[in-house]
Amino acid sequence: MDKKTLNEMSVIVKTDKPAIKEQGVTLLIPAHNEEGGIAAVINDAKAALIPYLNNDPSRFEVFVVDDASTDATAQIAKDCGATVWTNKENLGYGASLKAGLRRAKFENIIITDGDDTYPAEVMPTMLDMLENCDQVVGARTGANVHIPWERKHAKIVLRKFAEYLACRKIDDLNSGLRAFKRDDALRFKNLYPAGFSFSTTITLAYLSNDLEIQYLPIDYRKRVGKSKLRPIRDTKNLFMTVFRCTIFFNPMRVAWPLTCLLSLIGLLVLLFARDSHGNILDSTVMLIACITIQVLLVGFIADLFARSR
Ligand SMILES: Nc1nc2c(ncn2[C@@H]2O[C@H](COP(=O)(O)OP(=O)(O)OP(=O)(O)O)[C@@H](O)[C@H]2O)c(=O)[nH]1
Ligand SMILES: [Mg+2]
Repeated sequence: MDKKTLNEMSVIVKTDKPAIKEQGVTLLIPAHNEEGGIAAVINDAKAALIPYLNNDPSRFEVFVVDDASTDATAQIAKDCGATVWTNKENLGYGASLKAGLRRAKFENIIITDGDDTYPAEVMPTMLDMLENCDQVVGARTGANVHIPWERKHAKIVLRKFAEYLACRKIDDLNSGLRAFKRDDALRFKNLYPAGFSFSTTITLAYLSNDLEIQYLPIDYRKRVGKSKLRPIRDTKNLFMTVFRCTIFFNPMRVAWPLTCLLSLIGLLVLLFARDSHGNILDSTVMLIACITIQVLLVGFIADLFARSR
């Protein structure tokens, strides 16, 4: 069969695939003690998505992963018609999403939080966008965004850092409202951490593997109930995640600046030694040169591994 015929066939296969609204959608909600917000989240999502799915409730699943809540989250979610999976002990946000992804009924997944912060009415638009890309992120850049000011600055620094390392513009690095295909997301299952860094990891994993992310500006409400975020620990974990993902996917993005920095330090030591002692400290310069070369070599080897993966 010639190449032209094969190309024509692949076009036919693509267009023949049923639209998302015909395939069905699973809304996945990781929840830990969210009895105040969970009912509104489920009911709003149903109101937004069932009409979108041609008013066929059998094409819609709400899957709540109740992470050992000690309040009425699980019961309320069941009463609202959700399928509830309960972890016997608290495993964390990322671990719960992974468990949910493995058990979800449909290939098309939307994730959202159980604290009634994300708007449900944008979900149909997100699914329409998902027809033409690999992941849609609800970017908290709308007119009404309630993010406590002490977190805003850390978020901006983290996003800029991630943008530099991923060489891409990222409108929202760790939004909890996303739509994607389950199989794409599960390709990176071994990388997802148990905690909150799941969202950051899935963003960077897609970007580093040339999967397309589109952003939809959304509002973000003040949460119902108590935040589960531990500011210092979770922010530190997020920075570590960005760093780890970069070393994993694009190590030269770290190795090059480090090599340049070490070369600059070597040069300064050289100049200082020459000016102050009239001679060059051979051992010091040799040491810096060796470290610089080692960093560069390790970077190249890591880059080879990343490419061969
Ligand atoms: N499965 C699981 N979910 C969790 C855990 N901690 C938090 N969550 C859920 O993850 C979502 C996000 O947690 P939040 O506490 O709202 O964190 P946040 O959205 O970053 O911060 P806020 O702006 O304070 O809402 C909510 O649906 C929580 O119920 C956990 O240990 N396990
Ligand atoms: Mg929240």
